[in-house]
Amino acid sequence: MWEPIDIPADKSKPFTAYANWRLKVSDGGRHTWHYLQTPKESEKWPQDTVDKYWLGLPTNLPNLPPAKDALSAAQNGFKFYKNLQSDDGHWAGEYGGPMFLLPGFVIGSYVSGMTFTQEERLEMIRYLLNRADPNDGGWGIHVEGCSTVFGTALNYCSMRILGVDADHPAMIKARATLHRLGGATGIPSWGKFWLSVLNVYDWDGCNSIPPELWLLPEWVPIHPSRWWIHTRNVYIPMSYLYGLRFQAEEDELILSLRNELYIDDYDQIDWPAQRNNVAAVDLYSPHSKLLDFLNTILGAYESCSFPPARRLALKRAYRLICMEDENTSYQTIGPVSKMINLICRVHEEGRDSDAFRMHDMRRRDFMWMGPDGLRVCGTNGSQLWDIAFITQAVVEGGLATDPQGENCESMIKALDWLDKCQIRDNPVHYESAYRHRTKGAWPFSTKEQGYTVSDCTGEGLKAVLYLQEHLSYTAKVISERRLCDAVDTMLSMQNEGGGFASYELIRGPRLLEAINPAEVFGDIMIEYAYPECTTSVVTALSIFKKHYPNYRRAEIDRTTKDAISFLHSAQRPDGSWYGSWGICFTYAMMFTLESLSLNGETYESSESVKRACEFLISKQMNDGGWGETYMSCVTCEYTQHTKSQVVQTSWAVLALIYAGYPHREPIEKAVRLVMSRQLPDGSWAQESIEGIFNKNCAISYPNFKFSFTIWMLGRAHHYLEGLVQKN
Ligand code: LAN
Repeated sequence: MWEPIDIPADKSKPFTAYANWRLKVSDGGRHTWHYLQTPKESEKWPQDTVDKYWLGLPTNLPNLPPAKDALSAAQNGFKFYKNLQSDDGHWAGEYGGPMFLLPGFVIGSYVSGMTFTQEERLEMIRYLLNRADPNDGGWGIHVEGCSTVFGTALNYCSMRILGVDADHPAMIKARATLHRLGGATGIPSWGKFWLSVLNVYDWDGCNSIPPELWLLPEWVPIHPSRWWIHTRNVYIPMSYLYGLRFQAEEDELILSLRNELYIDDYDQIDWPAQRNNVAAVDLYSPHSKLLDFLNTILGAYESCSFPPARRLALKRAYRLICMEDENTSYQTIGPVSKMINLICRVHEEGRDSDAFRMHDMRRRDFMWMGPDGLRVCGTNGSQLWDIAFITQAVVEGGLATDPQGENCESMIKALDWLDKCQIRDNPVHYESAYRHRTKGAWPFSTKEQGYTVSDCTGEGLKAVLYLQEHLSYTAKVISERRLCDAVDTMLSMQNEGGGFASYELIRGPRLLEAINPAEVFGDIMIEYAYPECTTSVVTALSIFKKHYPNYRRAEIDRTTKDAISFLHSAQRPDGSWYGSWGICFTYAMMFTLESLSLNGETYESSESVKRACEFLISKQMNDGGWGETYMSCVTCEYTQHTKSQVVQTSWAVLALIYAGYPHREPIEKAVRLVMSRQLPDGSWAQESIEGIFNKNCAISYPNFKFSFTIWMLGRAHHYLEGLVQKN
């Protein structure tokens, strides 16, 4: 058990001295937060604006002359936002939202014999106190969701491990909610897994997670190498620990948790009967009959499991775990697999191993300090994604055209960062680890994490082309060959049907979704073609083509044509497109209408674009803004927010601009709304959460309130001027 800790009573005040926290940016945009212990250290490493802004401390940046039009509002916005650019050229940012990641960090560390500093522990506790539902004291799957068994049981255990007593008022309240929801027996499968690892659930209560699947021949359509890469990378180490029935050693805390989490006596629980028991509030993707059938067969296999096959399968899984660790400098593809891989490595190699040290060090890449405490992020940041949007916004808005202007240095630094971020080679463990090519790609976060993402490559390439080709004062730091490498990677990613997926080609049949065992997420078993990813790729190819008209021209043209027909096929009868990675229809429509405009399809010329615009206009709110809640993504139906949102308003206006929407009033009204929300220092306040994944979990993109507002205001200014001339 970890050392006892004193928890202050008032959670609204920091539990640590906020003046002592620093964000360190190193190695290509790596983020780690540090707590300085002495005044001498603070003197040597003063707190800067980036630290202050993300900690929620006053930045004391000056008020700017009030904007007189959209363009000067964009200029003011960037004047503020430039202060948040790190010395290395990128914009750091928080990437929180999901509430099931911190528990993996705490439980995974606890069972592996790692701990956190006192300050980290205190601020994690404070974060969970601040994020508990004010009414019932529980936690949901993400920060805006209602309390669920998944969120409440896992975060309850985290609080207890971090050092909060069972009789703390917050624990009493959370426990009451957990019990009202039926207790931890009905936790969804990933929760069953974490609780079993912690030894407060019985592995007999889990459906089988057989590592033997990796022994199937690769041509079998359900072979795990064909699964979506996140699902695959989570289930590899899960199957390893399940195969071993790994459990933490019993201690006082574990014994106590067994009493706290359940309504019934722990020793009396009928564990096999819990395998398919999932609380109603948690359930998003119910089991299919096929999955239940497979689970029954696999359950029978477990009771007579064939030891040599299991041994072989565990060896195979372990090899895959090591390759993933080595390919990603021990970050793995995301924070869930990271902590499970760590437990596997420690189990096999001990606490004195290099793997232990590397994993320990890399935990910090995911931990982010905010005004409300310390959280765990969805990835090690969204570095590339954020820099790609803001640079395009600045260049397109004409904010950095003047070679003597105040924004040149910022753009030169940004280009330098993009140069360093491009992945130059394929992974060390490449086909052997079932990886897609990475040469020439841009990742979502940092080069070191090292995964190709189709749309990140597209947006990264666009940002580079804008900075290198559209500005007179920048050098062509990224050679033509390297730009072509990015194109080669993108061209390798088109699926039959013309669409682009996220990290890889679609490798498995849709039928695989019928055996999605996660219960809380939708569409996670295979890759799917997404309108957003497809657009980022084809718009990048089209801009590339303008500057380099001869490279793989015929293929680029064919790819674009097929992509456009995919986009048409994905349009819903009401004229909209569903967004899978941002909330929701406004997000996807901004992307899609950009692609269609490249194809010459506008409001005037295309029936499909006209319907799309009419859909958007029908959703505009009385104040001129747009606002959707994450429920749009969950229910697949447009769900109005109670309040308009600057980010979605900007997406909707950009969509209308791409479509060549001919009426100025809706656009003017929206511009006025976004301008009216701008604060005197040029910034915008944080509003509701912006992103989503797997249909059911929201995730924060706090930098969007700068990149898309600035982008929209700049473009709208020029667009409205153009409309005046036309009329
Ligand atoms: C992301 C974040 C970025 C996102 C876009 C680039 C926006 C998208 O267009 C493609 C998919 C991608 C890369 C994506 C995939 C799923 C991620 C990695 C996330 C939403 C961030 C967190 C999420 C990851 C799966 C969270 C961990 C949870 C599990 C279910 C394993």
